[in-house]
Amino acid sequence: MEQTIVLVKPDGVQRGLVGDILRRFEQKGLHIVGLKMISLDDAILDEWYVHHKDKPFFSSLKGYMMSYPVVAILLEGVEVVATVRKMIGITKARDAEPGTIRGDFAMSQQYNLIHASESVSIANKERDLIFTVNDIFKWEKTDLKHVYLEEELK
Ligand code: FUP
Repeated sequence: MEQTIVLVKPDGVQRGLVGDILRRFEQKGLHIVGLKMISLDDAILDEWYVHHKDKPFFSSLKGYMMSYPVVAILLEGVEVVATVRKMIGITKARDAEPGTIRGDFAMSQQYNLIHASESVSIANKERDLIFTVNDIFKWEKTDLKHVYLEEELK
């Protein structure tokens, strides 16, 4: 099953929104297979944001991402990468659609609460930067048969 990584960023943790954000994914029918609070460091962020390393906002972004712990969530679902990207909304939160997480809870381009992997290959890379094998739980979610048609799970 496809996996994606969500981070509740330092502003989301500070604003007490971890529960609300987790609830959105649980309500959607996604399967939480990893959940971890972590302080990000230079090495992780250099890899995580390698595509932004020459951007003017890179050092500010890194400083912010290291300012307080984040909560990392590993989710599984059918086509979950695209689904979760839609659920979080666009980067500049004040322009994000109502109903999305950024659209409902945030106003800033940088303090936009949440990260979600952009593609399956990036999700796999991000998962390996944060979660070890022992952090990932392969548990049977018994309601999946009410979330998906059997054919969709193949
Ligand atoms: P997203 O995929 O929506 O999380 O956004 P990007 O990967 O483009 O950017 C990653 C993070 O860099 C954003 F969440 C916030 C930060 N950023 C800025 O601070 N300024 C910008 O102009 C663009 C991104």
